[in-house]
Amino acid sequence: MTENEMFEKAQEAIEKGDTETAVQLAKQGLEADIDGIELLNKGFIPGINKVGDLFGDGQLFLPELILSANAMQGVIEIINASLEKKGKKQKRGKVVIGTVEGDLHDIGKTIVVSLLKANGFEVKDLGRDVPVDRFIEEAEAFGANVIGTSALLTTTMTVQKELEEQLKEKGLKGKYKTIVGGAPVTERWAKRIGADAYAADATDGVRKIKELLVNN
Ligand code: B1M
Repeated sequence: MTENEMFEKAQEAIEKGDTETAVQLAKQGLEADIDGIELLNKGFIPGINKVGDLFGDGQLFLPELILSANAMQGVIEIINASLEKKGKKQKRGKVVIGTVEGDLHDIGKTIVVSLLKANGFEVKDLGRDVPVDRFIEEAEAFGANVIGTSALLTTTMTVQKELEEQLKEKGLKGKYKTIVGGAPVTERWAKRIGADAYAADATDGVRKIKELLVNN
């Protein structure tokens, strides 16, 4: 199978919610030495995005969305494990990260976590549905340099703004750099709420966090 055929089949497996095939393709791709992030970006992520579009248009319903999300989770576990295995040993800085309160979408955030670990960052992953207070408490306890938040719903993006406000209120704004991400989040939103950086994807996230720490 060529790489392009692999990407097409990966996309198809996610669209069909076929976990078994998706997981098998992820393993096959990694064995064939295709980069895990490339497999995600060119195969699996376009698949889940297509499902999201069909769901948004009312052409597909929640049970199908859940099946595709489950297939995606299976793939992420395999690819993330392979990324983390290749991880660099140097310690670049500490990042506390999570999906904001009210939001259960964690597939993208988990990819960001693995790529950060693979690049030598110490990461405290708070999971999903994380209240603002907890981001701050955990950052204090962990001695974090950066707080990263992911939001996938237009209704939960506002929690990223609340974090900026609370950091200011507590006099901690300068202490931690902040980075925001998630499908509806934009550079413009980041600027508007006063976040230090925005990342479009996991690779961009690692790049921006490295920049934040260099400029610290
Ligand atoms: Co939901 N969902 N969902 N969903 N879901 C969206 C977000 C939606 C756009 C679909 C649609 O209607 N077209 C829509 C939101 C509409 C809106 O807000 N305007 C939606 C909805 C409506 C809902 C529910 C309300 C549905 C319902 O119950 N009726 C419900 C909400 C639950 C809740 O959170 N309270 C819901 C539920 C779910 C599932 C549980 C079934 C499942 C999530 C499973 C899980 O995550 N464990 C799910 C899924 C899978 C999606 C879509 C289809 C795919 C999301 C995804 O995983 N993308 C999504 C459609 C879409 O986004 N196009 C959709 C792949 C992932 C790799 O990308 O998360 O964007 P992403 O992450 C990227 C970048 O954004 C970036 O890097 C990642 C890697 O490249 N990034 C960061 C992300 N975070 C970052 C942080 C950083 C840096 C970069 O630094 C800190």
